[in-house]
Amino acid sequence: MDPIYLLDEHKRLAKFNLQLQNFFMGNEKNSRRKFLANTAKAGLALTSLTALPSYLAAHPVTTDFLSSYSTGFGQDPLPYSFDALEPSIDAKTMEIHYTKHAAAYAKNLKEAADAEKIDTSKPLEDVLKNVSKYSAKMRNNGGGHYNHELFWKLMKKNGEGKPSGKLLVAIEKEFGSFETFKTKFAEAGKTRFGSGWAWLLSGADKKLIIGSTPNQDNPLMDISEVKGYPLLGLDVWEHAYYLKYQNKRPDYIDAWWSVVNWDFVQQRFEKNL
Ligand code: MN3
Repeated sequence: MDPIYLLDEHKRLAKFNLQLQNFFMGNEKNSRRKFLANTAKAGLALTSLTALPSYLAAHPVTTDFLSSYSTGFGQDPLPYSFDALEPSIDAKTMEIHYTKHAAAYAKNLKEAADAEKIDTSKPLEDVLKNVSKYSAKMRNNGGGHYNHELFWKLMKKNGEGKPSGKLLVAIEKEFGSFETFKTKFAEAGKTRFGSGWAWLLSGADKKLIIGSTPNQDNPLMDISEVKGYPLLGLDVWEHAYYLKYQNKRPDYIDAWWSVVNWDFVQQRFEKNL
């Protein structure tokens, strides 16, 4: 399923969920009419209402989804199947990456948030911007969780290959050509020593910047050398590619371009203009 579609789906479900609550709580005038209209739109027959709790449990929605651009403290569903990004990223790597590595960041972030009394109804971005005030566990797992939540949405089956519109114009203006941009971005990923991320970000003056961060740091963090709003990020930890590519990180990066979700990168860019 297309990630953008999925984000819209989450927003719709979140709205639906609120209306559902209002309906049962009697909080809203006409809520019954709205609820019935949305039930029909959701394709749920009224006779299937008894199945609704399990449906909602299987499609967890929180108010975080009301904004597609803020990140919650739990894992969103992967917006495609484990094998959707084959052959660029193999199914086994995706499965282990999402269900083990990324799940561990989310779990450890939850522990850190509980210990450090973080209001987890607020976006994770608020914590990252002040991450120097928190523990190393918060920095590593808050970054790890944010980076992966973003990473999954930045990919899709059959990516467009390149951006278009205002983003393409901005990339060509900043880097000369899209090909030069790709070379420089790949270089940032290849030369990141040890584990980390390569980024395309929008700097304070909205200037496009290519950079990289170590470990699970990211450009939103106050401790980051390279600062700005992340538009595109690439995980260059060995766990992201080792099963298929072993030590050949450059081959992984070359193959990754074909699964980049440029639609989503463009939306992030235009929202941040
Ligand atoms: Mn990873």
